[in-house]
Amino acid sequence: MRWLLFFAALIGASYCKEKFNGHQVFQIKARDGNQINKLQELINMENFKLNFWKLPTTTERPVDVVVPSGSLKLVKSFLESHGLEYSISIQDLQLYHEMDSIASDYPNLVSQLKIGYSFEKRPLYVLKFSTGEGKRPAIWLNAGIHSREWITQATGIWIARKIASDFGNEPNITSILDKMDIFLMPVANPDGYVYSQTKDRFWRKTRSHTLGSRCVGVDPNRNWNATFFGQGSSDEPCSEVYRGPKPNSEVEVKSVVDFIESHGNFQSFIDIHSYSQLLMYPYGYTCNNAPDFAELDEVGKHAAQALYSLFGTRYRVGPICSTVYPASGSSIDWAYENGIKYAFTFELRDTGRYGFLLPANQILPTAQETWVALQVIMKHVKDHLY
Ligand code: BHK
Ligand code: ZN
Repeated sequence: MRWLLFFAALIGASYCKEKFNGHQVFQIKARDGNQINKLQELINMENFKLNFWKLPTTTERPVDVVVPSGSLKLVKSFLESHGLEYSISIQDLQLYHEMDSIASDYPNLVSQLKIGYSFEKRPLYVLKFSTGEGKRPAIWLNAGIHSREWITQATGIWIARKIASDFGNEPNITSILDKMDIFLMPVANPDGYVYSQTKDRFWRKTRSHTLGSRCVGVDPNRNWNATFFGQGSSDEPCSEVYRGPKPNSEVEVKSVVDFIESHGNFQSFIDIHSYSQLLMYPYGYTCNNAPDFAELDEVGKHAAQALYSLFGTRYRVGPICSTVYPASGSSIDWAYENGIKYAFTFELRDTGRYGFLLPANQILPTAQETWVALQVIMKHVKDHLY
């Protein structure tokens, strides 16, 4: 049930007070009894809404306290005015809370890997689901590469817990994990995600700076090394589809590329976006059919049928270029061109009624139906290892 709170936290921004958006954890050191008294004062300031994980008792051990985003400035100036030494031990609580608890709830199946740091130095976390040793055939599930597509991060983290809790109980996912590993990255663009929660709800790109431009950010779905200068991306830094100065210029992209290349046994790469209700496969850079067009189309159609069977949500299936528009430098073109045959991309609900502002009561059904479709794809991958 913990994830329910998480979703309320994630999307119910205007409805729900229990959210961790932008909250930080401070570690504070008291040097003497006087400073301990000052910390006691801080505890008593109810309007700060602090949550002390460790209470101030001695000068030996530091105090850990959750500071809500609205109190950050006041708490900092309180600490500074009383000479209390502090550091920020967790930059953004919400991003990491649920990933941590899935990994600790299922230690025999799930581990949390840090594959690098974002431009603004947030850790890039991946959940690994594995029942065996070595480099088994693997599936990469990616969500949140475009930060404003909030249903995708929520769906990713719901699926993470679903995989873990169904393993050993549900035959399909159990047989997949008997042969393969799953790597799931629920927040592929953490800087953009935080920015979309704090400054600009519709922020899509990364938050990197480009020399010689006032505009911030690169489209991380145009930055992959796949027909980098092709149609459907821009060399203009202010564009929403700015490809960046060179392939892999974005550390968020480069970190995934390095991880997948050094692993060497990925068989499937699935990137989750919203919205439009589409299930697509390569190519984006050209409207010519990919060599595996027939197989990818058939798998995609089966997955969309299974998705439809749950709540009647209709998806269109086809190659990126002819289904939406030409797009170069996308993640799944890169995956496909680098030998990862089962490359798919989802555009989740809806078709535009709410768009990126999908209401909270659609989060769970969206995650559930997406999971049904993903299992069809993953089962096909497992039965057709190459
Ligand atoms: C998805 C995957 C590969 C290439 C293009 C797309 C469409 C996607 C995009 O990158 O422009 C549309 C989008 O963000 C909304 O999710
Ligand atoms: Zn997108």
